[in-house]
Parts: sequence; C-alpha cells; structure tokens
Amino acid sequence: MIGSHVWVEDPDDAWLDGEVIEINGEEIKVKCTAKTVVAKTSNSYPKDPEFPECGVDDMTKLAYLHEPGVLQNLKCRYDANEIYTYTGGILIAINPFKRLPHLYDIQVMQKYKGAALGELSPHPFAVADSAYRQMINEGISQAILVSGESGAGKTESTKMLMRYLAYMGGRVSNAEERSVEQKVLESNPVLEAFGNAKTVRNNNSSRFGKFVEIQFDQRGRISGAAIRTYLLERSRVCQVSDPERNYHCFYMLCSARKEDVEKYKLGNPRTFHYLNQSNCIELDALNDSEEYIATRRAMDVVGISEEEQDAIFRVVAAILHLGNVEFSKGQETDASEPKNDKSRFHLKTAAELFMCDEKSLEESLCKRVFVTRDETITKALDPNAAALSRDALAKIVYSKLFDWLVEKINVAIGQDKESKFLIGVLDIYGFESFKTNSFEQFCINLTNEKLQQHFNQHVFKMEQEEYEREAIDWSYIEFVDNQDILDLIEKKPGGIIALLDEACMFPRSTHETFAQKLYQTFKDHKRFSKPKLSRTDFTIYHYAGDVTYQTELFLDKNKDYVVPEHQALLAASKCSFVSSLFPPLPEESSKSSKFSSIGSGFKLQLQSLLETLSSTEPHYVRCVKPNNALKPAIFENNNVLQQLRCGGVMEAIRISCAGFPSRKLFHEFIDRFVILAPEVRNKSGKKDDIAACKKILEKSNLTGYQIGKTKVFLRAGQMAELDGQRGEILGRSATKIQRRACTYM
Ligand code: AD9
Ligand code: MG
Repeated sequence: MIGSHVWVEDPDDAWLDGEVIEINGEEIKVKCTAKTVVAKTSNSYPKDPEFPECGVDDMTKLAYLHEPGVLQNLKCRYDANEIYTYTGGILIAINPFKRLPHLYDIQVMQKYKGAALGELSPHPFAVADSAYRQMINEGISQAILVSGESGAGKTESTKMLMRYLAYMGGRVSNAEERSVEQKVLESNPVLEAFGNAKTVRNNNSSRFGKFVEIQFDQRGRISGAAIRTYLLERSRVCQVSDPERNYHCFYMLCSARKEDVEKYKLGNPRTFHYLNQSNCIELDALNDSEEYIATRRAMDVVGISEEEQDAIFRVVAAILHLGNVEFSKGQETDASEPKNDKSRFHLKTAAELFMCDEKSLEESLCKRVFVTRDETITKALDPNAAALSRDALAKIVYSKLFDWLVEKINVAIGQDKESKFLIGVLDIYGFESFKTNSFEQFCINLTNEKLQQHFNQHVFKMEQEEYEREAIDWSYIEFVDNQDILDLIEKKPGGIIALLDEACMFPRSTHETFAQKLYQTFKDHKRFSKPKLSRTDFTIYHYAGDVTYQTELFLDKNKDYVVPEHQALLAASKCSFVSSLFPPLPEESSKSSKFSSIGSGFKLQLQSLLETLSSTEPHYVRCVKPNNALKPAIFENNNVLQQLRCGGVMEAIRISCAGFPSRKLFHEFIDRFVILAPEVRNKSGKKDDIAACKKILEKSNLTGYQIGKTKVFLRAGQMAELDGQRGEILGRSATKIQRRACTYM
C-alpha cells in the first residue's frame, strides 16, 4: 500500500528502508533517504512500525524476524556499544575493536553469578554462567562453541569465558602452589606466543584450533583441564607474506633481555630470512620485549622450568639461524654446500643451539640417503632441494616444539580422571574462502561443516523444546542437512580424503592425476564440480558458499613425514629436550615408506571432538567482524550478513521461521493489539489474558497460530498482518505490502 514502510534489497548496503510511493503490479517504487529504488514486491519486507530505538537484546523478540530486521537490530545496538545480542540461546558477539573494560571487570562477573540467562544484558559471562549452573544442577557436561571468521573475536571471547569459569570454579590456593585455574588461564599467553601471528585479517591471529576441557569435581570446583589443539599452520615458520609476521615468539626473542640475545647470537629481526621476507616487523600495539617477559612469566606459572624455557628458546633461535643458511652449487654435479662464510656461521650456530654435530646437520640438509633392498645410495641435493630440506627441518622442529608445549601444559595442569563433569570451550577457525584455497582451507571448512551439522541439529532441538515447554503442537520442520557434503569429503572408501591418501601412497601420483580421479569419481555429485577453466581445481558447494580449491600442494601438505636424516640428526642431540622431540620411530615405520596422512589424522581428531561434544549440552557464541579495516564504529551490512549466513545464524532463524517465528508474552501481545478487540481491555489474570489473546486473534481472522502457556506463537507474516489491521484501525497507512515477514521460507 502506498505510504507503507518497507525494506528493499540494495547491492551496497544489503537493505534500505523507505516509503512506498508507487505500485505497478509486482513492482514498487520506494523512496529511501539517499535514493529512490524500484524493487519487486517479492524482494521487499515490511518494516516494523514499532521498532524500539535501541533494538532488542534477543532477536526472537523482534516483531518481524527477517534478514533486514536482524541487521537493523545488530547495527543499532552496535552503535550504542551493545556488542552482544541473543538469537534464542545463541550469543552473537560483534567485535568492538576497542577496549570496553567496564564490560568485563570483576563486579560484572559478580553480577552475572547465578542470574538467569536473559535476565541481564547478553554477555559471554551469562553463557558461561548458564553452562556452569546447568552442569551443577543437572550433572551434564557442557560445551561452549565459539566460532567466527579470523579477527571476529573468538580468542578474546574464549578468554572471557575461561576467566568466568575460573572465577566460578576457583578455590583459594596457597601462595606457594599455583592453582589449576591459574595454570589454565596462563596457558593462553604461552600458546599465543608460539601459535599466534599477525596476519592481514588479525594482528593476533591464532594459527591453530583449540579445545580446552575444564574438569570439575563434585563440588563444582576446577580440578583439572586438558587442552587439545588442531592443525598448527606450519608453513608460516619459513614463509611469511608481506605485511604479515611469523609467530610472535621469534620477534620476542630478538627483543629479549641483552644476555639472552647474546647467548642465542640473535640481533635485529630484519637480518633473519624467516622474518625479513615481510616488511612488517614491529606492531603498533605490541611491545615484543615486554611480551617476552610476560611469556616467560606465564611459562613459570604453567610449570615450564627455567631449564626447559632455555631449551625452548634455544630451539626457536636455532630455527632463525637455520633459515639464514643459503646454498650454492657444490663441487660435484648437482651437489650443494653452504653459500658463503655467513651461511657457514649460521649453520654452525644452528648446530650449536640444537646441540648436534655441525657436519651431520650440513649433510642432513644437502644429501638424501635412499635405502633399496640391495644397497644404500646417497644422493646429493641441488641448492634448491637443499633449501627445501632446510625449510622442512625448520617446520618439523617448530611443530614438534608446539606439540611439546601443549603436552607439557597438560601434564603441568593435571587431569582429573575422576571428574564427572566438564565444560569444554572451543576456539576454532571459521569458514574460509580466499582467492586461492589449499589443503588448510579444505580442512578448516571440513571442521565447519561438521560443526554446522551439530549446530543445526541442536537448534532444532532447542526450538522443539520451547514448543514442548509451551505445550503447543508443531510438526517436524525440514532443514538443510549437509550430510552429503560430509560424505563427499570423509566417506571411507571413496571420499576426497580417502582418494587423497591413495594418491599420496602411490609414488607416481601428481596433483593432476589426483584431480582427474576426483573429476571421474564425483562427476555427478551435487556438491562437487570442476571449474570450467581449470585442469586441476575443484569446487565444493559448502553450506556457507562455494569454495574452489587448488590441488597443487594437496599431496605434499597431506604427508606427515619426517625426513629420516632429520630424525636421526636431532634424536642424537646432546640436549635432552631436543632429542625428546624426536623419539626413535618404531622399527617398521622407519623402514617402510608408509606415510601418515594429515587429512585422515585430522578427520579422526574431529571425530573425537564431535564425540565429546555430543555428550555435552552445547552453547554457541557466534563472533562477527563488523569490518575488514579492524577499526571501531564501522558496521558493514553486507559483510556482517555474510558472516551471519556462514555461522548458521540465518539458518537458525530460518528454522525458527519455519515454525512460529514471532512469539509474544500474553500481556505484550494484548498491549500491542488490544485495539483490534477493545472489549477485552481491563481484564486481568492469566486466564483472562489467554481469552483476550484468543479474542483478538479470532477477530483478526488468522489461522495456524498457537497459544502456549505464556506466549502467543505466530506464523511467519502474521505479526505484519496484525500490524496492518491495527494500522488501518488507527487510520494510519498500514503495512500491507508484503504479508510474508520471513525471508527464508
Ligand atoms: V583468528 O581466527 O584467531 O585470526 P579471532 O580469534 O576470532 O581471530 P581475536 O579474538 O584475536 O579474533 O580478536 C581480534 C582482535 O579484535 C583482538 O586482538 C582485539 O584487538 C579485538 N577484540 C576482539 N574482541 C574484543 C572485545 N570483546 N573487546 C575489545 C576485542 N577488543
Ligand atoms: Mg583467535
């Protein structure tokens, strides 16, 4: 109807609101603030005439639950520094990109202690509190799953959740001994020093996934914890693109106290190849020398001894020196040797720091030994191959060092084997789709598919429970199941990972033969396609969008392989820490060339994670990055929408729309619509409330709605219908343009 207020789609801002000024059949002309837009009626949605100025703290309280309404709500809250909003039981957290200290101090924790979810403003403390109380009251383990894209605020939210749990489950400890919860909290800075780096998306990006399982005793006190990590990005150790950085620990060590820098023969980070490939060395908000001290202190707290710390940083320094060893052609054909005195110096220093033999180190980099049935052949490597061998050594040492840290922290914190309850907190990479997508993105997106399936099933259950609580009838709603994508990737035999493993075991495979095999096997698969212009890429239609993967490095990256010469070299180190990183391999595996598959290993890790999760009551925190400039006060509509879609928030809303998306408490409903049946006014009491609601609904000629125990449940579009009738009565122009209030039907 002319004069009504609607939302129309806009390529730049996603949704614009304005007033209908003309109607031509299926098309409407809408006057928005900056421009006039012509749109199809089917692409427009009614705007809530009574939208509260500061929005609502739970999306399910929106009168019109549709995409533009969701966005408008988040935006107006964000503008008022209200960065948290619920969608039913899900907490949406929008990164403020500025410190909001008043939000997280101890008084705030006190306030949230024991408050029912929804009673106070949305907050990670409220989620943690609700998980803690459910665990205590119902004796069920809990999990809090934090997701979102890089830089969205997962790690910060995770730390807040852990702080709250430590606050609730902490005990007074004597000053001598560190408490379990102190160790759990201080594991964060240690892991961040070795597993986080500056990327273009986040100045403190976690390059690994993490699941922290906090164990509680019968009295609800923290009694132990276990940290599991997933897929550390190894390539960063030797390859950094501008303007990113390598792992924080390298820079910290270069700006450490003088005696340490001298001890490890370090100096300006710009003199190290593994760091100077990028121009970014210093970070504005990060003081590397202070971080060094803080990391050491955190290592003390989690129980890493002084001696171990020394060995750890010695290895970090050795990796930097190793990176500076360059190779040139040697005397024999195809052989190589350290390029010059500078390279020799770094080689010597690396050997000293690893406490291994210098000559053996050089040989392990420049030569390869092949064992056949009859003989052992030593083959010289050319300078390129020697540099690759050097990088492989750096990567394997670093990744073993990281695993050692995780293990050490776990041992130091201690596991409570008796514990019956736990609260797990998952901080794991969100869905990724870049210009080029390799094996890492493939694994990350598999993770997200699995979590998405878990999420959908849970959202369904929650909806169902709400309906049951309110004792209303409802029939089963279909939802998009992504099992077919999971089968495509993980099915054994025949899924992509299985085919990749096969390719890795077959010596003559290349990424071309692997891609061909994929094309043949999945040519009719709904979720798979071969891009027209490529011979080796493949596309998967993920739940969050299409991603085209480049297969070039898939085979290499899937092989979890330690060069036997590297293994032998470091196993023989005089430093017990270094040699412990390379324990002797079991007989058969060192002889045979049987490889171990990163993809399959990861798949198993995920399986076990999901098994753990399935025995818990999940809670979800969806982090959203409002802009790519990493700046406060910028809210980009399209960007946010895309993330809400990928994080399943829109899917959750769709599920909710398929049932009864609008629900209002009886008295709220009566307040708003009493004008449709004025005779019900002035009655009170619950029974009368129900009768009044019924009367209003009867008079409005709606069908299909339900009356619950405390709320009226309306079908999609019915709220708009009621508002329309109300508007007509009020003599105002009503919102009749679109009866459908829900986008996702
Ligand atoms: V990544 O996938 O590890 O690259 P995260 O973990 O999602 O990513 P992170 O938590 O590291 O992102 O947040 C990125 C940055 O945003 C932080 O370093 C803070 O500067 C900023 N941030 C995030 N959440 C908050 C917050 N609640 N308050 C203030 C925040 N700043
Ligand atoms: Mg992170």
